[in-house]
Amino acid sequence: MSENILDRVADNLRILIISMVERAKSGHPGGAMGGAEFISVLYTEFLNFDPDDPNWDLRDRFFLDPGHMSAMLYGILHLCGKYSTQEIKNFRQWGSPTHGHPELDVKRGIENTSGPLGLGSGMAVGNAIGERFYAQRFGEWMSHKTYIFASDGTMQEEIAFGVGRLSGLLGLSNLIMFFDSNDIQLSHATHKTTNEKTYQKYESWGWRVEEIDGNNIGQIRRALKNANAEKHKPTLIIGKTVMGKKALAPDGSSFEGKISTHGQPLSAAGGDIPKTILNLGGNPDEPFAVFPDVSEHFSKILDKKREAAKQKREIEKKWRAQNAELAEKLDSMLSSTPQAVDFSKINIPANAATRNASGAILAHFAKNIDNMVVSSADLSNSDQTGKFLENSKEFSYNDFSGGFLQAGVAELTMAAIMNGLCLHGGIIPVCATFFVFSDYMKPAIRIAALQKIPVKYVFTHDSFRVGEDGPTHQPIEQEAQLRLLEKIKDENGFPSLLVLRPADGAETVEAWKIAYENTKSPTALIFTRQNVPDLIPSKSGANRKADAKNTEKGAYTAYEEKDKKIDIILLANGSEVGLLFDVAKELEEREGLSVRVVSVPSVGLFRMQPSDYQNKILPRLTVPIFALTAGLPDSLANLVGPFGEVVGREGFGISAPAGVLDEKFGFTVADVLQKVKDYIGNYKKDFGTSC
Ligand SMILES: Cc1ncc(C[n+]2csc(CCOP(=O)(O)OP(=O)(O)O)c2C)c(N)n1
Ligand SMILES: [Mg+2]
Repeated sequence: MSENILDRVADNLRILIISMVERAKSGHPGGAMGGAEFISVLYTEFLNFDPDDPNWDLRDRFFLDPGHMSAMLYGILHLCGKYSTQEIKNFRQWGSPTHGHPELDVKRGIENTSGPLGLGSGMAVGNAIGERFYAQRFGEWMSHKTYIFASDGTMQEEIAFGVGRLSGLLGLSNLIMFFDSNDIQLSHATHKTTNEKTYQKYESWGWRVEEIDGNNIGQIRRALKNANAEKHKPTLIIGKTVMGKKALAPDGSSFEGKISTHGQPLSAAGGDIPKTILNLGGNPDEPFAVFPDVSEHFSKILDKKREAAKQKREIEKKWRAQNAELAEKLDSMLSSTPQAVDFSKINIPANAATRNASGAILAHFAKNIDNMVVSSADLSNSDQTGKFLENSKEFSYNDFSGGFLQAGVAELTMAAIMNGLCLHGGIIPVCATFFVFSDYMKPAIRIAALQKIPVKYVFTHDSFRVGEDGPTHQPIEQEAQLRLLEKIKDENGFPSLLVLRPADGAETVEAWKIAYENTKSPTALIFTRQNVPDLIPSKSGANRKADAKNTEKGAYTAYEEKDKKIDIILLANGSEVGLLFDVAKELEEREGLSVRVVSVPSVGLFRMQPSDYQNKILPRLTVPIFALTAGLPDSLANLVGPFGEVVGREGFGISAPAGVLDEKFGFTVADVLQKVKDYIGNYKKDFGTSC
C-alpha cells in the first residue's frame, strides 16, 4: 500500500479535526492531529469490521482512552461512512451524535464512552478477556483484536498500573496499545510530572514493547504487523508523535508542539487555519471536504473489509454446521436475555449474614450460568465470591477456561475491566469488595451507569458493624453516594444504577434475582458482614419468602398486625430492618401501638412504582414515619415525608467491637425504642393526633 495515500488520509483527517473544533469554537485539536497517522493505518489496514453490520460479534474493537481526541475518531469514522458531513459539522452541538467526548454508540463505531482518562484502557482489557473467554470455549475462529489508543494522561492515571500488570500476567496477546507519546499534556510538558522509563515498565509487566516514530506510516504498519503476530504478550507501541502535527503560525512558521493546542481551536491558540489547511494539501474554502483520492481509497478499503467479514462468516457457518450443540450454547450465551436460573432451588443458610446468603447464590450461579465472570479485589474469601470460585477456576496466563478474575488490590481496574466484559457482549460480570472501598471504584461505576451496562457490584461489610477495623473500614456515607446515582434516571425513568440492600436471606435471593435480570443498568448489592435474623412473616398466615418477593417493588410492608389502623411506620433497609422488628414488638406489647415495618431495599425501585402503591406503603401525610439507617440519614431522608424522622450515623465510625458500637451509637432495641417514643411524643405535640 502506498505510504503516500495514507499520508493523504492523515492530512485530510487533520483538516477535518481542526475544522470541527474551529466550527464548534471548542475542542481539542493538538493531540488528535498527532495521532492521525496511527488512526489512518489502523482503520485502513488492520481493524477488521463489517461496514454493513456494526454489531458483528467478531469485529476488532477500538477503545479510545483520551476521549478529548474525539474529533480524530469522528473524523476517521466519517471517512468510514459512519457520520455524515453535517454531523461532523455539528461537533459538540445539541442533538448531534458527535458529542464532546465519545459516548457508547456501537452502530457508529464507538465502542466505549471515554473522557475520564485511564478508564478506556481498563475497559479494553475487559474486552480482551471477553474475547479469550469465547475463543477458548468455542474456537479460535472467534478471535479478534482489541486496540487501545492511549495518551500521556492514560499512562499517568493510576489505573494504568492495574491494566499493565493484569494484561501482562494473563498474556493478553490480543491486546494492542498505541501510546501517543507527544510529551505534552493539558497544562504543561510531560517532563514536569514524569521521568519514568515507560518501555522498561511495561516490559517488566510482561508486555512486548516497541518504540517508533508515531507519525511515520511505515513504522506504524510494521509495528502493527508485529503486534498482530505476537502470540504470548500484549503489545505496547510507544509512538513518538508531534502535538499539532503540520500546524502553521500566521507567519508560516511551524506551530507544532504547543501546549496551547491541547484544548482550544487552533486559531485561538495562535495557529493559522488557512495556512495550516494549505500545508495539509486542502482548500481553506472547503474545510470539511474529503479529498477525492482519499474517498476512493476508503471505498476500496471498505469493500475489502466486507469481503473479509464474509469469509469469516463462512468459517463460522461451517463451524456451526459441524458443532450444532455448541452453537446452541454459544447463542444462549450471546443472547441479550440472561440464561434462566431457578432461584427457588437455592438453599440459603438460616439467620446468616447477607454476604453468606450471597455466597450461596454465587455458588449456584457458578454451576448454572455459562457466561458469568466474577472478580474480587483480593477479598474473595471475605466477600464470599470465593463460593463462586470453588465451583469455577481462576483466569491465569493464557487460560480463560474458568470464570474468575483475581483482580488483585486494584478496585478501579477491576471495575473498569467489568465494564469491558459487558461491552464485549455475552458476559455477565460481577465484582466485589468491601463497601467502604466502593469509593475506589466510583469513576468506573459512573461510566457503567452512563453506558447503561449491567455490571453487578457486590459490596460487603456494609456498616460500622465492621467494628474493630475502625473508621477507615466502616462505611458511613457510601450508601447515600450510591443512592445519588440511583436518583439519576434515563429517558424512561429507570435509575442509572440500581442499589439494593436486602434485610435477610430471603430478600438477598430476591435482590440477586433483580440484579441478575436487570439488563438496563448496573446494579449494586450491599451486604452485611455480621449475621442477621431471618425476618418473621409479615402477618399471621403469611410466608416470608412470598413477602420478600416484594423486594422488586423497592419497598414493602414487611410486618404489620392485620386489620388495625396503623399508629406508626418504622422504615429501614438491610440489617436495621431486623432491629426495627424488635422495636415494633416492644411498641406493640408495651405501648399498645399498632406498627407497620417497611423494608426498603431500593429507593430507586420504589420511586418507580405507581403513586397509589407508594402512598399505600408510606402514607407520609397521615401516619408518622420513623426511619433508621446505620449510614448517613440522607439515604432514607426523602421517604419519611415532611413530618417524619430519620436516625442514622452522622459521624465517622470508631474502632471498637461491633456490639460496643451498637451500644455507644444507640443502635440497641432500648435506644431505638426511646428515640421512636420521643419522635411520637413530638409528633403528637405538633399535630395532636391520636398516634
Ligand atoms: C480522570 C481525568 N482527569 C483529568 C482529565 C482532564 N484532562 C483531559 S486531557 C488531560 C491530559 C492531556 O494530556 P494527554 O493525555 O497527553 O493529551 P494531549 O494533551 O496530548 O492531547 C487532562 C488532565 C480527564 N479528562 N480525566
Ligand atoms: Mg500528550
